[in-house]
Amino acid sequence: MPKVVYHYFSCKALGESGRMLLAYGGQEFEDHRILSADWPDFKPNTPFGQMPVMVIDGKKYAQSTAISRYLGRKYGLAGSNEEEAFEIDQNVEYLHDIRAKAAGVFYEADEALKAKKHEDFVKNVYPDMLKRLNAIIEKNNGHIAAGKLTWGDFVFTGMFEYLKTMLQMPDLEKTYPVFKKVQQAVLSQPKVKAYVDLGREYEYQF
Ligand SMILES: N[C@@H](CCC(=O)N[C@@H](CS)C(=O)NCC(=O)O)C(=O)O
Repeated sequence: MPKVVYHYFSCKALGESGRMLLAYGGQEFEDHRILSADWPDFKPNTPFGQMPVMVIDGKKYAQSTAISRYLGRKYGLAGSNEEEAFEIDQNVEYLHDIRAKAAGVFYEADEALKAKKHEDFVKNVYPDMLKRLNAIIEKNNGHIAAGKLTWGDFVFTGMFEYLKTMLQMPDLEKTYPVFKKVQQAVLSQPKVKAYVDLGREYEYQF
């Protein structure tokens, strides 16, 4: 078995899917969680000054989507053909579109502008984007793509709480109950459940 070290913050956001995919694949790995206080020292060791970074037998792998796609291929979660693989890529890109829009508002430093933007997006941007996402998941029987469990479901599940924080919508799954189905599909996988049941504490709660 290769030696795997997975470096990421102690939070559930872009890098959480990689940890869950490694668990799903039965790959032992060092789950190295870097506290925010230690990040400035660690940052120069990373290919892009960001995390997650996965290291397999000394080789560094970066960019969360590329890592999740790679692990998805390895563990049979990347669709059955090129078309399904494309659909996963496409819908994961869309998840990131939603996240990026919401993050643009959430991280706005000017509080008054942030509130104004949020009000505008809640009315004019989020409903359409979320309705489309809801339709995608309904069409795929509670999955992100291909009508079955794929690495896209892991990306969604890994960043769901973060997405809710960015959107400032704590009740998101109440409005769109099918979002819960995606998470259940991932979290009910026995090896993923075993990883979650380790109950590690997170520095950041989203
Ligand atoms: N496109 C990158 C973005 C990674 C990213 O933004 N990571 C954040 C944490 S979720 C980070 O490393 N932030 C610290 C920094 O940029 O200094 C990916 O998907 O891996």
